Amino acid sequence: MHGNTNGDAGSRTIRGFRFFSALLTEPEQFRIIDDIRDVAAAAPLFEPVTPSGKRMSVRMTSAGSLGWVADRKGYRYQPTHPSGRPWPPIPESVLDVWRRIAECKTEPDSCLVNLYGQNARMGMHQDADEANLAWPVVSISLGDDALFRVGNKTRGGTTESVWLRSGDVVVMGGSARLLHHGVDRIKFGTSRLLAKGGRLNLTLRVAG
Ligand SMILES: O=C(O)CCC(=O)C(=O)O
Ligand SMILES: [Mn+2]
Repeated sequence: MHGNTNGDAGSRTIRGFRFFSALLTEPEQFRIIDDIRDVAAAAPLFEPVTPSGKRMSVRMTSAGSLGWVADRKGYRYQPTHPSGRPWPPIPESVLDVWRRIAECKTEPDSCLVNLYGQNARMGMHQDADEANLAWPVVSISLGDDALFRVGNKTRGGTTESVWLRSGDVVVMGGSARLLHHGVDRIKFGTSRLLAKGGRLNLTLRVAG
């Protein structure tokens, strides 16, 4: 399948995460990809290194007044790209998704852009670097399918997995805000949304 239409849109909840399948139409997905291309032109994707010195397999950049960075000094939000320049603004096409789905009046100040190549993954983690955990994190999937895993507030325990497809949106909020989650793998080449294949994930956050 090369993108979704609103025809099969539906939502379900797993452990408090709300999964909206096929929320975004194919034209909406292409629009966002175009806008993120502009973001990456102003704030080039980089390969973050964890504090322990491991290179992450996902390439990242951000938009908004704050962007997430990882390096030998730790994980944090900061107002500038590693180049020293401010991050570009969050595109309206992306803010629109938050306005439709987040059920909160506060606007996000950060959009983390994750690009997954063929062998990229993201280990189980919590999103806990934001100043106020009352606001949700809204996650947009574009491009290739990804096997997303949801766990618990504490590390370990049972988990549940779900395939995320292009146009799906996940809201991680409320009592589920601090659940561990990660991406085990992507199914490379399942979408033609990105010319070179791969998966783009955007997470909108109120970071500051
Ligand atoms: O790629 C995804 O679906 C999840 C990304 C994520 O959890 C994060 O950026 O914190
Ligand atoms: Mn996360």
